[in-house]
Amino acid sequence: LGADEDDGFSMQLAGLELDRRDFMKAGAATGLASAAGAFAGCQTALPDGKTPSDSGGGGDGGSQGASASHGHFVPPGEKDEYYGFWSGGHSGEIRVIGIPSMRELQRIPVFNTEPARGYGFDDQSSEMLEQAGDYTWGDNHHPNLSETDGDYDGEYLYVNDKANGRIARVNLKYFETDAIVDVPNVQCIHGTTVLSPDTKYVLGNGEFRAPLPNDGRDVNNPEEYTALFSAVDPESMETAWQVKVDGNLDIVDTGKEGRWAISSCYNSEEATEIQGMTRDDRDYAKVFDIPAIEQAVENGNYEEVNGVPVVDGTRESDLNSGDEPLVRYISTPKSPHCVEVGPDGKYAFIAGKLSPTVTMLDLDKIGEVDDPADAVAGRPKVGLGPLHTTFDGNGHAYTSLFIDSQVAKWDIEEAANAELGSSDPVIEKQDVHYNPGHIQALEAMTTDPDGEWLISLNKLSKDRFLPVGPIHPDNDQLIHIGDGEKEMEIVADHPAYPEPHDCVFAHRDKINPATTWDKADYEGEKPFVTAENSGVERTGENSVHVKASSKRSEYGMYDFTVQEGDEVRLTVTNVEGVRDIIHGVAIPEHDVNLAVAPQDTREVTFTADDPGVYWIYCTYFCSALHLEMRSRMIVEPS
Ligand code: CUK
Ligand code: CUA
Repeated sequence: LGADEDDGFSMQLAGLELDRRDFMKAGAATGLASAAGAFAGCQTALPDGKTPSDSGGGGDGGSQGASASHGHFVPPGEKDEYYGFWSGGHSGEIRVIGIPSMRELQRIPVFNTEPARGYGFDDQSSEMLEQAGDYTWGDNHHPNLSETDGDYDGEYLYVNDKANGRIARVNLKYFETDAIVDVPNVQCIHGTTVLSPDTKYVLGNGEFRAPLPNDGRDVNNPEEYTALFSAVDPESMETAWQVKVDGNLDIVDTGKEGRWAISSCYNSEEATEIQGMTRDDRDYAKVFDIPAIEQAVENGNYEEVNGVPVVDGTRESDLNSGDEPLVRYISTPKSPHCVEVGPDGKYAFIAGKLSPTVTMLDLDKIGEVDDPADAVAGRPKVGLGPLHTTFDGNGHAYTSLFIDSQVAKWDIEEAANAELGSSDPVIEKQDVHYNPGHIQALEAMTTDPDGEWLISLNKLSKDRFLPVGPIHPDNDQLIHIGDGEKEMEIVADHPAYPEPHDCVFAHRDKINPATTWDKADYEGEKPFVTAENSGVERTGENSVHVKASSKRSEYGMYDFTVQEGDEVRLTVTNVEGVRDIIHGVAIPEHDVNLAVAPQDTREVTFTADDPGVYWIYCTYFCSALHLEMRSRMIVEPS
């Protein structure tokens, strides 16, 4: 650890490593059953699905307060208590990570293609990607779980694409992306959230200002550019309406009652270069009144652009002048970053970024006060570079400090009771590794956070891991926060492939994935091919439909014949009834790659251009005869 000595907490971690190794030894020496006993003091899932603290704290003595008292090790055979869903940044994917072990459980490709899952290779997913703009990548920042009554319902996860202005939906029954909308009129969607409490919309912040529509008009008139706030229907995934605003839009969260959405804004100057974007000393938050916007749309007070009703929420707009403005503009210190609403829905917390403060907006007052500035309830000083805030549900806020590389824990009511800018309600600061962005505590975005663990998503890992070349991983740190009454403690470093921005956690009881496909879910859309109805059917002069079942260790046909130049539609069903037995379909030199899970059917269409014999093989090691699981595609010369 010599290289880490300047970090200030290397000694603590050195001690932690020793203790963890001791735990490992105990587990290895005494076998699995007693390993669970050895971990009884840790916040670790027990076989009955409870944690030691759930079961009344039995056996948790002794280790409390000691280094690594809050072990995150989940012994072999045990499962994590929480699902964590990480955005993958410009990798385009979502990653599923178990908490507290930090083990990566799965990756869900969203805006990227992913050969391991055949995503972007079968017709259905490649058509979806094509219709959503046909880009080969995306930049996802903000994963959001669907809510019912302000709690996660386990149905869907929604995530933005900052690079191309899109929003995608992941179906959590199958952990698979099932819809992507390329939101019209916007170039970039950054902040993204669901409208609490019942996911009425998925809301997206258009960060970059551009001409409306961006069709070549006004390219040299930046004063005519505009930013749009978009609402997408969570079922149809169509854009319901948009609101035109002054300044840009950064991050967004909503109140808990379905009325307010609060966005941060930098560049109120509406400049096009950094000097101009940082000229003034103030920016603003924008508070969108969702029912008022819906009313304006219903009343026909909009302009339709590319099929979407766009209402005018700029400050000069008539719609914004009365008692019920669509958008309230509230002055904040320069360049605020994240907006997060606390679990009780009382305050929105707007992190200062360039200001060492967090601005607290009282959401109960927003609709009451004449001057929206009077809804500012507190502006505590927390440290340098505040970016993101999270909550333990016990009256504490935790704010990441990008410049100080710390997490500041502070008292929410104390900050609300003090004069603006005068208070220092900080209870504790925890050094983290370099430059944290988002931090998230368990279920912090619900009305009932679970506390216990917090993740700090640090942008730089510096010398923390073995060097792996000049593109370094990030460093996600797991911090024990308990119920907020004790000191924070870092328990793990976790390298993260570039570049997660945010994550969201749900207790495992709230997520119920299927372990095999239910064919009723695609009946009428795709066939279910059995060995009996496997075969080749000529569908046109230059097209054939090949249908094949798959099971251990054979496809429905040992070979099939097509003619040179045929368009081949290949439909493959995995008829296995048991979980885990996935079959792949690879056709060399044709770029064909399917992954078919039990009871699922996948299709791919390609052209058989070159006469010859092609060995089809299975890519998943499915049985002892996996290598023999083959078929031949014979392409006869024309
Ligand atoms: S943003 Cu990346 S650290 Cu896109 Cu939520 Cu703040
Ligand atoms: Cu099927 Cu390998």
